Amino acid sequence: TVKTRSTIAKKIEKDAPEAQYLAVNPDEITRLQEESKKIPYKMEIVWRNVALFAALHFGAAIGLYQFFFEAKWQTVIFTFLLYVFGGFGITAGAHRLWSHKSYKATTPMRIFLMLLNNIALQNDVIEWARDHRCHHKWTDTDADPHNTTRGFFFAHMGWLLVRKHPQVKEQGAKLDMSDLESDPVLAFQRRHYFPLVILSCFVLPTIIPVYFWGETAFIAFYTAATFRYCFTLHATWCINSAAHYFGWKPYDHSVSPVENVFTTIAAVGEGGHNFHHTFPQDYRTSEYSLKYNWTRVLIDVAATLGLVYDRKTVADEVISRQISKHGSEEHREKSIM
Ligand code: ST9
Ligand code: ZN
Repeated sequence: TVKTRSTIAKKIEKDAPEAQYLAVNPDEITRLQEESKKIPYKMEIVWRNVALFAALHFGAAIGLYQFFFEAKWQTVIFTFLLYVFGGFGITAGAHRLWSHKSYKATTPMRIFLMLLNNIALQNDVIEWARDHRCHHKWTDTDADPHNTTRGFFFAHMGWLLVRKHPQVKEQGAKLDMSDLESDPVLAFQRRHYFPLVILSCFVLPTIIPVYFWGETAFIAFYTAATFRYCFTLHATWCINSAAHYFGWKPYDHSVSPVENVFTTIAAVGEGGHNFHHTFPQDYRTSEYSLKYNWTRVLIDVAATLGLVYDRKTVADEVISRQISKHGSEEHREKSIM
């Protein structure tokens, strides 16, 4: 395991110097696991979050019913589009562009992605990316905010209901976030985060259906805002839970992330998680599943329009070599969709 990970780290340093901060250092992982045993840690539930998420799920259940039985067809389509485009704000924006620097985007594109990101309300991009960089660099240790060794529910959403492990804060503070802190688009989002997300996630999704096609405010609020927000959260969280538990490991046997087609569909193209943890610098985040990788389609269309450039990919020979040394050709074939 240790050998596999250091090989990957070296490859990342060679292929993509900008992604160096994600290079996994096996000695450090071992040290963290040892140190963590010595840190006294008592889980502390944050009851405010428990209450807010309980209320959100109650509202989402109402919205789910309305989505199927009461909403106008325009509201149904609008809700779906908000989920997909809010999802792009996470996948193409917070994840592939900002956390991983797997491609570059012009200022208009970054503004567009930041506006989409607000629809998904998942913390500002700088905070999201810091947690995500912790997750890649120290996967499945206590410095990983959604450490899967603490169980499926913790990895899925439990981590947002308790105080973070001290190792997350200690290690995360060592990450270089200056690339994102110096982006004026992200500084703007951070400065105005609260009004931006209230407007984008709740107010506009309620007002637009009422104003343009005469939907009731009650139905618009519970379907396009509440249910859609909750559904997008679960689609995202499934990458941290289901995509670490159920699926194939074609690229690296030694890590917990897997290839999971269900999450690829639900998370607009992000379920190739074994590939992604093996090659985090690749903007496609998966080798196959192009027909479900809508995020890749968005990035490619933006590139055709000149809004995106420098898309990084890993060469096919490198992928094949990796599979023959540390993965499985059989699992690769099972993962092709
Ligand atoms: C949400 C995020 O849902 C979901 C992210 C999922 C990621 C998935 C990735 C998978 C791949 C991509 C696939 C995308 C697919 C999308 C599909 C879409 C269709 N390093 O936070 P505090 C510091 S958000 C360094 O209060 P507590 C921090 O700076 C949902 N430092 O910690 C602060 O310092 P200071 C909505 C760190 O008290 C101090 O610690 N949002 C780090 O333990 C305290 O920070 C929510 O629900 C770090 N990593 O509380 C909000 N982290 O004091 C939930 C923290 O100096 N969050 N620090 O400023 C909270 O309420 C709290 O954070 C808490 C922990 C209760 C969870
Ligand atoms: Zn990632």
